Amino acid sequence: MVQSTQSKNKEKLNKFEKIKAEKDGLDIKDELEHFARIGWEAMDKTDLEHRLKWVGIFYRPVTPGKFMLRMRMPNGILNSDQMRVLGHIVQRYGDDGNADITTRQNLQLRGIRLEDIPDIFNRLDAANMTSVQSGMDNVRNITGSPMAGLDADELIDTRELVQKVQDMITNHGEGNYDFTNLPRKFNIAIEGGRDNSVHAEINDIAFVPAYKDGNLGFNVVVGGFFSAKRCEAAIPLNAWVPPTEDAVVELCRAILTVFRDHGLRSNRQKSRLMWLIDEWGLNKFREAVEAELGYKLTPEAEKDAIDWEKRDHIGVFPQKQAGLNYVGLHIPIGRLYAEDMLDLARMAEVYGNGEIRLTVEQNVIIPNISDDNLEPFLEEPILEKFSISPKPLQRALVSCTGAQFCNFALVETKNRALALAKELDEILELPQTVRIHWTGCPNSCGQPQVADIGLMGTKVRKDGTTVEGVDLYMGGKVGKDAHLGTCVQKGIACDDLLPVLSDLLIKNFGAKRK
Ligand code: SRM
Ligand code: SF4
Repeated sequence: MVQSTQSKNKEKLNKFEKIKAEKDGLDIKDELEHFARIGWEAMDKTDLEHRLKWVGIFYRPVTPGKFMLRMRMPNGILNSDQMRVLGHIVQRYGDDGNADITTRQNLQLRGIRLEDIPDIFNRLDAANMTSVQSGMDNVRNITGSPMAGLDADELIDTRELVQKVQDMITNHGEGNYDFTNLPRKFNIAIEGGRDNSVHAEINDIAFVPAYKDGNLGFNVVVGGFFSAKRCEAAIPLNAWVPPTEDAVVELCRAILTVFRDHGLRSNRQKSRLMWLIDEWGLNKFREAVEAELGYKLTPEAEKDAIDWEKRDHIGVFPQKQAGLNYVGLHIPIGRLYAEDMLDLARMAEVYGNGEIRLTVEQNVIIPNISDDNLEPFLEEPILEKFSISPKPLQRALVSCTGAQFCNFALVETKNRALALAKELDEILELPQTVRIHWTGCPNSCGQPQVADIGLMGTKVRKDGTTVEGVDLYMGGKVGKDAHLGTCVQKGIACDDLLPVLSDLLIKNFGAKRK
């Protein structure tokens, strides 16, 4: 079906379309044993650098032979057994092994050797986890409120809906050829709380709680995305759906099908969903989605139910279940090592019910801790590393992968971000947290446009040489009335950032020198 639509389009296909037309990325699934035997050096270059991403395996030119494995974590939830499996996987790689919590509430494992993949995939399978369709022209991890099912003020528990949408897209983790050849990557979020925890506005499809005629359901927004060329907030589809599996899953399926069959495939810089909506106009797009669904969409509710500022969930909070609490731990720049993962798994089991949750701020939540268990939990040594009361700038720090592992990076991000936040926290007194997001290049994986202060890696000329620098973004507003920040200053050398940020924090965020 995809092929015939493509030929109807008569577009000149870009390099990636040709790669996909030659062989579907998902076909790689049956070749993993073979690759493990022959080794990555002997692999076909396109399979190595591109098609492996269809099963979540990323060749890293920065660390050849040490792969990254991007998981899927629907709604950012896993259990202690699963965390232990992942911890043991990275443990075998010694210093090369670690895991990053991503800005999509997900985990990426590092140091992976191709020869171990068959064994690793068997273990993931046994633990009911998958990494399928997590890279390239596929739907990324589906995000939901990290408080789903715990929050007394929650509007809709998104856990099952997120899982069902993932199951539809991935055929229950087996892989689904219906959606392995989209024109480009695709992001879906389902918000169930009142604080827009998922950044609905930066997803290709987001479901946002809204009351229509007294009934609770979702308004749907579409087309939000960031890219090096263009960043857009999602726009209303003018549709309201009830919070049922049928309505939500089928709408996702219909939108994905329209995108797959009609999305623009010639210029890869103009292939995200919003470019199709621009070309067609919203009405034609909406009609195409309705035609796919086989019924008319209900017009959107007048306003959505997002009326809270965004919470970061760090600290101790009571759950809606009497006598139970959740504790949000701050994970500096989202990085976990094997021993951390095993420790978190143990703690979730000993003090909670084994559940562990991840946030898009790259932190961890352990829920279901009884009142009696709180005190011993808070005395665990790991809380010195993963604090429940971090200093204001470290607390809200988010960073993409950057130059340590990512070949697109123009600068080192994570370590620099943390060092700078620590230094600023030392010299400044802040009346509130300030959300600083670092991203190593204009792809914007670290979402500088949603931050109070966003820093995007670039190259800068300083004293006659080219050095690492950043463009400065400001004005990102999250939670209710979210809107994107914009670039306010270009080309600041990283070496000059300490005084620049310190002045900015004093002038704009009420910071005082200590
Ligand atoms: Fe991203 C490509 C890392 C969230 C926009 N992103 C990449 C690659 C795969 C590039 C590569 O092959 O090296 C990076 C892998 C580096 C590595 O080794 O870790 C990468 N992106 C990440 C993560 C890990 C950043 C993080 O540290 O948290 C996030 C993984 C999320 C996940 O679990 O799936 C991540 N990327 C995002 C987001 C944020 C979001 O989804 O909220 C965005 C902007 C939102 C969006 O996509 O609209 C984002 N990543 C991109 C883009 C630009 C897309 C475009 O349309 O042009 C690229 C480049 C591309 O796809 O060609 C990219
Ligand atoms: Fe890599 Fe750029 Fe994404 Fe950072 S923003 S992870 S440097 S692609």
